[in-house]
Amino acid sequence: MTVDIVTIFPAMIEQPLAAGIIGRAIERGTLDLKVLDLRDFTTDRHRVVDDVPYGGGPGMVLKPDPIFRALDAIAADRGTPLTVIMTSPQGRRFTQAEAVRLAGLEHIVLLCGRYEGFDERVRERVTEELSIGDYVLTGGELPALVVLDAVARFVPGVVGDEQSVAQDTFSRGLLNHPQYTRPAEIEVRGARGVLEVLRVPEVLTSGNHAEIRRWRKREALSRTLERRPDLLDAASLDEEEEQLLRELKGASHERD
Ligand code: 9D3
Repeated sequence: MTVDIVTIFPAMIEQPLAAGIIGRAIERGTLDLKVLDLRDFTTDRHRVVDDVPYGGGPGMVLKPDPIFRALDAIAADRGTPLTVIMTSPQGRRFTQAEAVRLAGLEHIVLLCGRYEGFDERVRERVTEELSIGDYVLTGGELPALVVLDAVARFVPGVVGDEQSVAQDTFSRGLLNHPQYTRPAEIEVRGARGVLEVLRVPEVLTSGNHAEIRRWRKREALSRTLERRPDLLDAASLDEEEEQLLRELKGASHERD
């Protein structure tokens, strides 16, 4: 997959992407990523990328011409991109379903917003506008990283364990069950400074794989019911999970 990111802060994109799973995918060439510095597409001596808004008011607006020139350079380099995504607080909400869809595309361009946003005329070349959630950030760089990270996981060969991608929380529609690793017992100081022994649930060390599977299902369901009941509406549950959920709901009614 080919991805171009246009930003006035290239380091904000390059540094985090150099590490971890995405960094390895870039090294291997599974992900062909270029980060373009918007200032390289200015023509004035001071490399100015922003200007005051017409009509007055606070803040600055990203000038349109450097962005059009950056998009022209991308088209010359890679062919005209079919998908140009603008990160913006006015965008549609980015979701896991969107990540899956974008991962199926050959080439995407991400434009990172800054200041009060883009000159409206840039939307001429933009095919979609995405927000990552209802909170105010200082720019589109972190959203672009969030989008790329979520999308890249679905690009074949990026994540080693394809199974972990498929089984993931938002793909399955449930929160994950609790996880433990060795040692089976640890002695720790609790909140009040008292020593206590914390043990791994016995079922996990029992070797009974049918019981383990059922325990994990129940834990995933009870966590989801407790913390994210909204997810249960869309979750696709098997027969056993439906039954466990009825039991858990019954138990929570009896507690009330
Ligand atoms: C104080 C500025 N606000 C005035 C009404 C508007 C505003 C402009 C630009 C608010 C935030 C930003 C910068 N944010 C993004 O570019 C952004 C973003 C976000 O802030 N939250 C969630 N998703 C995104 S995607 C891009």
